[in-house]
Amino acid sequence: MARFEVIGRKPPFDELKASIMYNHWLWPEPFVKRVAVHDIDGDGSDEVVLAGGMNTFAVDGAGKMLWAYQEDPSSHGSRPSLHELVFADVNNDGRDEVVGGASDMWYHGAMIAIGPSGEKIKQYRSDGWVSGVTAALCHDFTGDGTRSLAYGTRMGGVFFYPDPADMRSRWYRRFADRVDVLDVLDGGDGDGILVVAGGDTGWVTALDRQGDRVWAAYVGMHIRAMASSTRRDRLTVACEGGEVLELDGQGAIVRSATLEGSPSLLLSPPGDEGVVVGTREGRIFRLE
Ligand SMILES: [Ca+2]
Ligand SMILES: [Ca+2]
Repeated sequence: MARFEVIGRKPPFDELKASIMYNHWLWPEPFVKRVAVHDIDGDGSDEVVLAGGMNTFAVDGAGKMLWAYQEDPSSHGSRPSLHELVFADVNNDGRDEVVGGASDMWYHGAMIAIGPSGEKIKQYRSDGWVSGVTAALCHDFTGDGTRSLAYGTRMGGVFFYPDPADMRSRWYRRFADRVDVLDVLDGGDGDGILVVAGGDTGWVTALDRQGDRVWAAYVGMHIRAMASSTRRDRLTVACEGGEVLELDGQGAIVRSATLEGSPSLLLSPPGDEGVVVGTREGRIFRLE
């Protein structure tokens, strides 16, 4: 098996902080768990959506709050903010809505779609109590312009809506372990296949758009981060013990590297065949 070449063991994270510019505005929220940027009102410029402690906020580019969304606690007894944030057109009006799910374990693993005034438009299904949404993505799997919605839960469920505007289009698969990461590979015919991993069982599983299994690869380690390449023909996974593996489009492991530390982030920069791995210890590695 080929080995990755590990480049750039330096600089440590503290040196990188020095290059971060001062903020133009500051949003006073004590617990920010996720920040995402997308045009959610269709005016051509992006808004900022952030998941706080109990609220999900939309803020414009000047820092002005557009809306705050708080889950109704009556249906499930808690007020979680929506940490897993994606953007999909849930009502076929040509404009993307915020779709988010909370990972709090006392919460049902549902996804909530929020309209342009902060109102709840619809709720996608959960797989039960003490679940919670742990990963979500939106992607055009067939190239027809419709971005499908996929999300995974603490209970090991994967929900998939080929058309998020059509609730009846859903399929659901249950895995033996929690879902931590989702990504998309090219299935070879131009259509995307959904790749699912997570938990302690150490498997990577690829499903087609109908939910049928295309392949499953045993990695044997807890996968903490995953990213497909720009052309979606390769998949890189980073595991708890520092092992980084590259899989081809059929799930065969083709390259590997062992890093010092516990990987927590993995990026595949656009147009770049390499990957960047961040560790919990504050180091950044570039593999190519
Ligand atoms: Ca906008
Ligand atoms: Ca819409």
